[in-house]
Amino acid sequence: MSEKAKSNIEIGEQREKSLLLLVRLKKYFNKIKDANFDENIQELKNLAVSAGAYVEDIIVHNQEELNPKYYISVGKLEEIKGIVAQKDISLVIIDEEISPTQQRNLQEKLNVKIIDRTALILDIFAQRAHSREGKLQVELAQLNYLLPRLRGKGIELSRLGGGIGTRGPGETKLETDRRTIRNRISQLEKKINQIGIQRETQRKRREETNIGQVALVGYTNSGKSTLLNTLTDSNVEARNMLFSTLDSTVRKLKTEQGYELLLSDTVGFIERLPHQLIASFKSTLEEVKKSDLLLIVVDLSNPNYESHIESVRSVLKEIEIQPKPAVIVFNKIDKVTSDSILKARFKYRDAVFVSAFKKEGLDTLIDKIKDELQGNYITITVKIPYSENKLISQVYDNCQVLKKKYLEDSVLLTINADINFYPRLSNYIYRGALSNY
Ligand SMILES: Nc1nc2c(ncn2[C@@H]2O[C@H](COP(=O)(O)OP(=O)(O)OP(=O)(O)O)[C@@H](O)[C@H]2O)c(=O)[nH]1
Ligand SMILES: [Mg+2]
Repeated sequence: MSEKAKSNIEIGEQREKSLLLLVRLKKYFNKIKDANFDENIQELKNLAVSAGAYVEDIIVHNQEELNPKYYISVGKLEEIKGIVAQKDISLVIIDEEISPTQQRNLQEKLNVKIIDRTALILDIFAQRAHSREGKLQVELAQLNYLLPRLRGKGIELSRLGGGIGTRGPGETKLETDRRTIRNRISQLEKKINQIGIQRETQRKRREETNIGQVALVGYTNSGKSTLLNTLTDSNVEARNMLFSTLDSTVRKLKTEQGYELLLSDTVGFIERLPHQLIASFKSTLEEVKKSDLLLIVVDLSNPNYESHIESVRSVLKEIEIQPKPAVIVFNKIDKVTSDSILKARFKYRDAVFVSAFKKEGLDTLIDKIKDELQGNYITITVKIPYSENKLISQVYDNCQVLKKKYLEDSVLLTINADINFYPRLSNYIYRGALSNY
């Protein structure tokens, strides 16, 4: 077994020729689902291309029900066999997670590599992982995907009965493989936990500063990184590719009026995000958990944006983000008609509309963020003696100073203080007259 998270799809000058296979079950046929289905095809295509494959053919198979042995019907299988041979295809990508048995049977019949949706997404993550934490997280998800598949092989071998080269040595090898994988999994979990502890320390330090923390979340490719770059004048990688961001980044946003907050960007979500990945990326997603406000970035130019919002909400639920204030930010308004904006505005009344690209609507967005966070602040006037210089500098670091006056032995400050910071100031509340202040 290889030690590192590896990509299954080779990219080079020669992209692997692939065939995409999507099954549409009769019972799900209806107008709405069909409209979504076209987008589903497009998404699978984007995933395949993002993984580095060349899409040679796309087959949509309408079926009464799934075939437990081959996933598709035997008739369709024969047809695909013909296409694979004729077009020299070396990879078949399936839009769902299929069972280990189906995968093996298909592989035997078609004699090409079979990759399901989960493996495909894991593959993209493996290619994108740059940081140490990202690499460990992806490897963990890959091994968790692999483990039950090895188990499947075990069943197959036992069914073959005794005989040289099958049960005895085969199973022993399998047992060793399984043990190696399990050991590696617990090793990875430990390492990821350790990194998680370091993160926690950094986060605590940030929390002590009491600056509002805002997290960008949303479907992959919706423009989170572009928005972070535009708002904070940063240079996080933003590309027209699925899952271009895997690691979390935190940047300070400072408005012209001196208002400050911390903005974080993180991995994007997708419909049917593999559960192995969600489990592995829990510590990365802590950033989201600890934030005061979520900005759910939505690509308004994607016809499926409503189901994207649903997917994002369901992932947030899965990672146990308690209900926390969230604002929907419709992005890429430069790519849509004013009718589409009106329609969305009508349905999502509290949403904000921006173009990260064209820098439109950003002031409204910042005002909205301030409004949402302001709930956590109170405006007070405090009188702190100079002898408490440590506290004075904490006030400057943590609060927005609206007004100040230096007196003989103390300083008078009118500030916006976070309610969490307020207890430290309660002894210094100024109750005197403010007339000549
Ligand atoms: N037309 C237009 N394109 C945009 C806008 N914002 C982002 N994009 C493009 O959308 C693509 C994806 O942008 P990213 O910022 O990488 O998206 P992301 O949400 O960070 O994506 P992941 O990290 O993959 O989850 C890039 O090609 C951007 O240039 C916008 O307001 N208008
Ligand atoms: Mg990104």
